[in-house]
Amino acid sequence: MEDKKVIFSGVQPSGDLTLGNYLGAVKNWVALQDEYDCYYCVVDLHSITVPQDPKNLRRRTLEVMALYMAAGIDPNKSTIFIQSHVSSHIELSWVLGTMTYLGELNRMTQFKDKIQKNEKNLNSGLFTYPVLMAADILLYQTDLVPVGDDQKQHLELARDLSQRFNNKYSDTFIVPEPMISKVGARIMDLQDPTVKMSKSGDNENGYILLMDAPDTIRRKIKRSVTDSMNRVKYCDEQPGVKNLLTIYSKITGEKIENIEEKYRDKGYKEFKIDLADIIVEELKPIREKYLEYMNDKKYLEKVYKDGAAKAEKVARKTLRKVYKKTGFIPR
Ligand code: ATP
Ligand code: LTN
Repeated sequence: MEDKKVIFSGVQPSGDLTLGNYLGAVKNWVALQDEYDCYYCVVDLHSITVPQDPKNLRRRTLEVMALYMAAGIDPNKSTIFIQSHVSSHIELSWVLGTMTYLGELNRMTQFKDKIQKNEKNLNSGLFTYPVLMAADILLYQTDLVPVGDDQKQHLELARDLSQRFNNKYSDTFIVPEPMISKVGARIMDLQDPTVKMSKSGDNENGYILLMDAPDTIRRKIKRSVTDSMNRVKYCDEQPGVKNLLTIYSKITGEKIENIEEKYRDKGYKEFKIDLADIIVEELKPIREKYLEYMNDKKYLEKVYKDGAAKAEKVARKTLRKVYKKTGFIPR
């Protein structure tokens, strides 16, 4: 166990999970569990950077946990926990914040996007969010962070901060590497394939939720934007079809070329019908297991309590080192 490399990743309980979250992140986590020491966190502290209703937040935090497990994350192999249960995240975040330049945070594209969408709530948490994310990662001496493509810039900051701290004091943190899969790292909106599929998207036909009913999934795929070429071809000229091919390939594991070949003499209609079936089949067992977990709150509670206890030990060890090197007197 000690020799295994460490993986850390998280999803915010800020909305219902989309096919983008699943294909870009959670699906990839499952296969890593045997080879790595994995920490999968529900990052509730991050989610309050945009307004949350407390009742919904509580419910969604458990839902995200249940989905992790329904997708195949096994609490006997991986550490599943809730971010706010391990206070070291906030503590390290403060120290790292004092080493982060305003210019670095100003450059973050996600911040620029979010301030446009949240004009009425320009809180400082939106701005310092990447520092908390760096703390999440660095506390566990993480080697690899499996995320979607949109998180690349945040990870770069985590790397810079770890190196900055190591250089200022002495080796303390592992410098983490992003782990971004080639296929499915950025699933696009079904109605506007120039923007990423997002759980906070405005048009509900643009995203597929993991909990969408089969009919809803079929309808959304049927209505998804393609174009007039009517050729199932992976190219930048038809970003909608490119996105659908990506989804198909990511779920089935088939090469894009093979899928193109399969639909060479067929139109979009048939391709879309098949794709909808593939998505429905992929999500069916997840949906069923999810409902089982959600009906067993006692078990969920046990998982997050055990997870937090385990995570806390590791996190505290790193934080103690950081405090000591910073010059704080130990109790
Ligand atoms: P929001 O839309 O509210 O900003 P989000 O849908 O991006 O949130 P997060 O909790 O921020 O969700 O992301 C969880 C994980 O899912 C991250 O690793 C992120 O990179 C990945 N992810 C999110 N959307 C996509 C997408 N469209 N394609 C691929 N990966 C994605
Ligand atoms: N910022 C990420 C969620 C997140 C995360 C993390 C991902 C918070 N902390 C640590 C990986 C590692 C997001 O918005 N998707």
